[in-house]
Amino acid sequence: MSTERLYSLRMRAAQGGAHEEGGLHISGGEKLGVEEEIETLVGRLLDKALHHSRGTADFINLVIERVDASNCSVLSPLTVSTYKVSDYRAGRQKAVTQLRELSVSETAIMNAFNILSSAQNIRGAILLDSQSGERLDTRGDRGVRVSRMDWDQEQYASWIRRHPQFDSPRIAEALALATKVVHAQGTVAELCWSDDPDYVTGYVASMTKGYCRITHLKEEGDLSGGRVFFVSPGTSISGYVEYLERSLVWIG
Ligand code: WAQ
Ligand code: MG
Ligand code: MG
Repeated sequence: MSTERLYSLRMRAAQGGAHEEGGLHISGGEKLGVEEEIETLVGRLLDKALHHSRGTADFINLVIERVDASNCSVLSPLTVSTYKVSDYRAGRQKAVTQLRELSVSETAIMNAFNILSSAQNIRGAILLDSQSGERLDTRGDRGVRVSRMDWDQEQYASWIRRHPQFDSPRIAEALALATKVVHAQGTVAELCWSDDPDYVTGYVASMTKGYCRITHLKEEGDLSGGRVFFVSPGTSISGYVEYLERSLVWIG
């Protein structure tokens, strides 16, 4: 694990101009690395921005900032399970069942599915009260972008040796994000599916059930997708967002 001269890298890419000028969100990414790794990580983020199934980016924002490496936590990745379903209807039913078991209310579940199935241009996560279903953040299309988390590279290599079926950057990134999110004080569950038209597997993540992949949560070709974090009533939203955006988390 790297503790010296640590940098956070964040990328967001859009088409038709910057996000804040109405451009279509293409892709985003966040990484942590020491100085010598920055070039490689920038290369990976640019590759992700420039070769994407949602389209070709004409706006790329890349932020590289030094972070205080002394205040970091280390989290073990959530346990991964995969539910094979035949289509997205069965997949969504499975997700609903899981969210009910986690005591997310019917209204909150319904609101989450309505948001994710109509969202085509949100670049962060939407926070919903797990009981009232009310939206808690005031970020609009920006949402809340979870940052400053990444795998410890040695731990990742070891995890992949034990879970070779999950060897993909997409799964690695999603599992790192979900692990950080689930450990936030106030998180009840996360529901996610990609906004990429060619990727239909999504997940429900929670402390008690881990990272539960569901092989279809949308139809092939669909540009909808995003992330909803269900938050316990009474959670301080400013503290919650501060943890997600700023606290340093190594996965391993
Ligand atoms: N913080 C908050 N929300 C984010 C972040 C972030 N760092 N990154 C992405 N999102 C939101 C945003 O609204 C995106 O449009 C949406 O999530 C989807 O992002 O097989 O690939 O990177 O186990 O397209 C999950 C299943 C894949 C992986 C999720 O999401 C598997 C995926 P994408
Ligand atoms: Mg991503
Ligand atoms: Mg995407």
